[in-house]
Amino acid sequence: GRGHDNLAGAGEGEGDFLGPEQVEDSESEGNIYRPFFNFAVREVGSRPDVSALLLKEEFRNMVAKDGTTTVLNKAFASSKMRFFRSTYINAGPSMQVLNVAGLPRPEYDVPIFCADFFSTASRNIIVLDLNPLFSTSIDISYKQRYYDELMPLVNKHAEVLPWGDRLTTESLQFFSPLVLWTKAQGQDLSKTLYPAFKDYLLAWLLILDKAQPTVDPLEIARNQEAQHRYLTWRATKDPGRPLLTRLYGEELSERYIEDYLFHGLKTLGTKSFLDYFPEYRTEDDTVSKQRSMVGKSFSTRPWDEHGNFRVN
Ligand code: BLA
Repeated sequence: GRGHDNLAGAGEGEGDFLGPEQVEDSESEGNIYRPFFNFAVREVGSRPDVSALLLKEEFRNMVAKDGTTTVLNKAFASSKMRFFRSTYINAGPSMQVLNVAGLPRPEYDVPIFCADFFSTASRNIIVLDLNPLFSTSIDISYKQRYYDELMPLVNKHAEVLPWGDRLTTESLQFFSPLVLWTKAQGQDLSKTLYPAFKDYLLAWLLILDKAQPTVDPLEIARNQEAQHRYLTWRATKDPGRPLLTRLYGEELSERYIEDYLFHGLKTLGTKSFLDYFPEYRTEDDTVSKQRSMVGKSFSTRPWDEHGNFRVN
């Protein structure tokens, strides 16, 4: 087979994922996203062709400046998965973060698995999606290929995880009709979000199982650029940045974001943020710090139950 990305060296080998015993006793109160982290690690890590990636030393035991917040990082790769990582930041009941990304190799145009869950005592910010590599409203065949048959999933889960009100407009281009975007509060996320998380991850793994690689160099280049554009967006505009900087300081956060969380940013392409998103150029040729260039919009779900974009 082909070598894995040189993320940090050799694979850790089999058995280095969390087994079922650890899953049971880690569901202690307050650690709401720990079972999510464990599920992802177990489901992905136990697949026969998947190997764990050995993290660089500095990302293996990251110590937060507050001395109490912990982070768990696990990453994998396979013949079809370029990079899969699960991140769990645990500050106890005051803050819980789960961030998971699954990125295919460029021979595949399958969507990107994306979970971004942020919870404090008073609020939840939740994004769960299979982010499309290509626009599902312009490239209809892409929508048909990957999303149409999965619409029952979102129609089911959106009932208990209702649309989270106005969203940074440009984020929408990275979301699919399948996206669960919610700020739902006062509910037991282990009963509402956890089943959705499992469904979405298993659906993504099934897509990957069925996917056939392309050998067309133009298609490979197109997939790779779409993924690089996505990573460039997220690494630059990530709403988690301020949190990470506060926890780990500017320098380590920067390396963590560029080399680990959005791995591929430096290896899949050379275009800059402003090459992809020229509308963010300021007068002195820097990237505008603003996150919402065109305001927030969509106070209700902008797709119908078939995943067609509603014309406003
Ligand atoms: C919040 N994360 C958010 C929000 C969105 C996303 C839409 C709400 C704030 C906003 O409107 O921008 C998610 N936005 C996305 C995604 C895309 C996008 C997935 O454009 C594109 C595909 N987020 C991360 C990582 C961390 C993280 C790695 O990606 C931390 C490790 C955390 N997301 C995070 C935090 C918040 C957040 C802390 C809350 C920020 C705040 O409002 O305080």
